[in-house]
Amino acid sequence: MLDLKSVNFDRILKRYDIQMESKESPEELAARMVPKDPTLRKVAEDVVFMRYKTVNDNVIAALKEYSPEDVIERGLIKGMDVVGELYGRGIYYLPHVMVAADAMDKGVKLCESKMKGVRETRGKVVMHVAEGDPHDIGKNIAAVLLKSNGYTVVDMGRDVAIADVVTTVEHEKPHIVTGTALMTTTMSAFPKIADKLQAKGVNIPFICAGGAVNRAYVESYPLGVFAAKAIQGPVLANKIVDGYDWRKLRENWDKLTAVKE
Ligand code: B12
Repeated sequence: MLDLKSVNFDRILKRYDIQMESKESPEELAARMVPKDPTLRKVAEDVVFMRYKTVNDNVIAALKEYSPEDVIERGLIKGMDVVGELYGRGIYYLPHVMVAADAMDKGVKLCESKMKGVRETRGKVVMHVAEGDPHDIGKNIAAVLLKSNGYTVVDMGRDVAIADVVTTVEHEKPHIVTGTALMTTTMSAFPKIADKLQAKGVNIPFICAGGAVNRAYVESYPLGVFAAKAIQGPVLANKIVDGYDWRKLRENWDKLTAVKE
């Protein structure tokens, strides 16, 4: 007969994932991850706590102190980083993420309205999110920044078929094509697009971004140039219209993307 009195239940049947999750509440995690500056903190917290009713007022307040680009990069995106962490830990579920994404979207639109428009176009960019991928927040931010820096953007949206990207590039004849992938199941569209473009004699840089990809992956296929942040879009684009091809962008990548935090 098993003597249960001698069994220490604390040492068995332990769900380490649940133990980890319960360690930090969303409030504690947010307090650790959001910016220290009180104005930007409120903006980031509006995204974390899905306060789409207050996000407008807090973004307007932040825009009095910071540029629209900073409010996006240092406020709204920091909030979405926390949401991503909470989702990854199983504390937030998809509905939370969707409402947080709505709050983020409201904030980005407000920032966009405050960006200076540039009349003359510097160049044309075709943008898309990879086939099968619905994650378009980063692509939308990158589009806002490119437009505010004088680029004409042909935004193909999300979940775009490989063949459509290739046809649009052939038709629009842009200086740059971009792709965003946040899922490991969708990023494999990029090398296929690059191969098809090259086969048609198109050699423009293909800026690829999103949580699923990294620099090594993007540089493993022709045309690919990695971007870690939306703010790097205009920096790379300016060099492209100045005559840098994808090889030269790769060679100078570290120098070009060394932007302030
Ligand atoms: C928001 C979100 C959603 C939203 C998307 C809303 C939207 N309109 O985008 C919703 C709720 C719809 C969603 C759905 C799903 N999601 Co989701 N989602 C996220 C979350 C929490 C945040 C993503 C995000 O917007 N980040 C903020 C933006 C700003 O980051 P970003 O896009 O990377 O952009 C930055 C850079 O990459 C760069 N950038 C991006 N594009 C470009 C372009 C250019 C030109 C340049 C220069 C730069 C640039 O600039 C930005 C920063 O400055 C992530 C978690 C995470 N940690 O990423 C999961 C995550 C991406 N989702 C995930 C999953 C699995 C799903 C679902 C499949 C879940 C499910 N079981 O149904 C579904 C998709 C179903 C489908 N196929 O339709 C996984 C993917 C895992 C993987 N590796 O494959 C993640 C990583 C969560 C996780 N930890 O598991 N999701």
